Amino acid sequence: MLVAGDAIEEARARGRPIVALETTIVTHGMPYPQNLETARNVERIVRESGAIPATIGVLDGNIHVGLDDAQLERLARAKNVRKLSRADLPYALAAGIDGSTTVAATMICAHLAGIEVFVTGGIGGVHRGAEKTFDVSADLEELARTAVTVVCAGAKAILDLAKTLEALETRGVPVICYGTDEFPAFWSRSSGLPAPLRLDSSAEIARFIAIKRDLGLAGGTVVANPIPQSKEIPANDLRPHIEAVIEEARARDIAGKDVTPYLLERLAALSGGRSLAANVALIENNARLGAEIAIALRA
Ligand code: PSU
Ligand code: MN
Repeated sequence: MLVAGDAIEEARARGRPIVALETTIVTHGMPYPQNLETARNVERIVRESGAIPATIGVLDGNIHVGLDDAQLERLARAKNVRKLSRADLPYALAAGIDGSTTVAATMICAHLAGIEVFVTGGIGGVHRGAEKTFDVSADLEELARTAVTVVCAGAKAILDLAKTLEALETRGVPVICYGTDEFPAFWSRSSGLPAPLRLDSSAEIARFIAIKRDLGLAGGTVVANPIPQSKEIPANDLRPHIEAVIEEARARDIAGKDVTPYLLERLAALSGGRSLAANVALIENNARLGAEIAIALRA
């Protein structure tokens, strides 16, 4: 049911730092071939930073922790592959199908494999208009339950970021903003929302995680790492496009699991590829920090 690649088995046996990576960003977050290039680059950055990458996905009903390159390519090229969150994971295993894991499902699989640190682009959150649609990502519930540290660039600015932070606070999920007093807004460094917590080094973050664990506090930690200044899209440039794509999704009755992939794809089109380029840059930046934290946790 759970298959760990050879490199991961060995890393685990030796107590080496491992960084989990998700695959919904590959199958539903970016088009081919940028998705495959980015996934490979992120693995390379984790390795060059001194940790071992474990990209997680489901193939033929097996959870793979540490997909090999051919397996990664299979998911990256797949059309109509399923996006798996907590509720879908046992379904995919029972049905023997392929699927990509969201932040929530990747946290579950990483935890099963004993991996403490996970790098992604942005967590899911509370969608705008959630008071009507009730669309709140299962990622938030997972963060409340499962003890994995998720390194991201904040939550995607297509969401209601203020409500997302409120929901995380209610669930007791620490949101550590790395080197900034503001919660980062994925493509932009600034959201106008104050950082719930701030730490400035991976050593301090590792200490925080260790203390949280020793206190027996359940659940994960969000580490929000702002996109590098040179790669960010100013919030004002993106705002009209975000509003346009949300309106488009509403008019077309896009709902449920399809909302986030639809918004990301349309935003990339309307921004002339700028949002995609920023998305690539921020994940690579997160990979470096995630590796540092995984290493600091072993020190
Ligand atoms: N980060 C990205 N692109 C993505 C995602 C994260 O840069 O596509 C994915 C993650 O897998 C996350 C999902 O769990 O979007 C959120 O989907 P939803 O809003 O349906 O919960
Ligand atoms: Mn949703």
